Amino acid sequence: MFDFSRLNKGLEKRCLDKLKRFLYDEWMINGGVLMMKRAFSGVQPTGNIHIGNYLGALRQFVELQETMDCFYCIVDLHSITVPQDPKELYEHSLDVAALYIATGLDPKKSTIFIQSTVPAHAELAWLLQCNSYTGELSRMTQFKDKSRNQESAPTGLFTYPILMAADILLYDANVVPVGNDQKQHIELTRDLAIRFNNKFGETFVVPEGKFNTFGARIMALDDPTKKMSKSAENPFSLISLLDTPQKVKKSIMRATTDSESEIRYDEENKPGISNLLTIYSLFSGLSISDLEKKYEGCGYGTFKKDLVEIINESLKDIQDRYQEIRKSDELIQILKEGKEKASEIANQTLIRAKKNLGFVLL
Ligand code: ATP
Ligand code: LTN
Repeated sequence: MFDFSRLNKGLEKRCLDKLKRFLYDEWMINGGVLMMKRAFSGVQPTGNIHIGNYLGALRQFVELQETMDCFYCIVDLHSITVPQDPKELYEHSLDVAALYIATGLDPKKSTIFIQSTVPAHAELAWLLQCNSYTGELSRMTQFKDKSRNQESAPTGLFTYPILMAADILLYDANVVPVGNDQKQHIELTRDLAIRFNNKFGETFVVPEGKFNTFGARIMALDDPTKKMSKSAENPFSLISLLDTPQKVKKSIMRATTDSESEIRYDEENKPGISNLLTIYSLFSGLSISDLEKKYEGCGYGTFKKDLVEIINESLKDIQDRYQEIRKSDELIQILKEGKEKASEIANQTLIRAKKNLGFVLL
């Protein structure tokens, strides 16, 4: 952090403007002081992280920690909006934390913590809930999808996006890296922040979503019209970051394609092969057109075999690091430190919101 107003004196205006433009993507000026922007995101401990979570969200988390002040949460309160086995929830929460680190998050650069260890999340969610409407929540497509075929849906599933807004707003986050299935939730968060600020005075930073331009939505392997999801019933619809090489092979070899044999990106007519091309491209760094050329005249079998290898190579590094960290005391220490750091910031925002609402603060 440094005082930007002091820099003003030493620099020509033209030069200063250029510097500001250069810096503004990742920095901001707050009260004359140049500060890093803040990023916040979360993953539910509903199962093991899959390559959709990894390619759509986690890889962005890792990149952002180089230039922003990052907070990454394991959102266990969100996960209980659908039934969870307590023993599995416990293990999955630590698994996700370990996978955060195994995929490249550095606790020295990013604050990593478990949502339920910071009570301010649930408290702010209530304050926001009292300033939101059933109409806007009923429009959320994730709610509609997850409550489909249920006569009466769990209340937590309905109010889920408000808890998500509380997560983000507590940390004055400027940027929220997520897969594009979360677009609607980010819009709602912005609406809630603006509404609260207008009603009760400047309280929250209005955040922006950050979506990958390519690969923001990895589709299920067994049905490329649906997104890959942790809670899917068919284990072969996804590849978890902890899958064995044999399971990866089975999932890819069985992946739904089409009756042609041409390897060509065409989301509308060839959604299965387009999804596999996206995955291949993101893991290998090769462009789609490079891949189309490379596999011209080859059948799906050759392409799929190579893809299995590419995925397994990438997963091996992650799994080796995961094994080291998962059982270590270091993991618990990281989460404790994360809780302390997160609580400090979250409590300040919560007090600001309560004060502006007119609550008596003792
Ligand atoms: P669940 O099946 O329990 O709803 P999920 O697989 O959708 O879980 P989340 O924990 O809800 O995963 O999401 C974590 C992050 O991964 C979010 O940023 C979300 O947008 C992103 N994400 C989830 N699924 C995909 C996907 N198929 N493609 C790209 N990004 C995804
Ligand atoms: N709803 C998100 C998980 C989530 C989240 C958040 C993401 C909960 N709180 C805050 C970003 C910021 C999902 O991926 N399903």
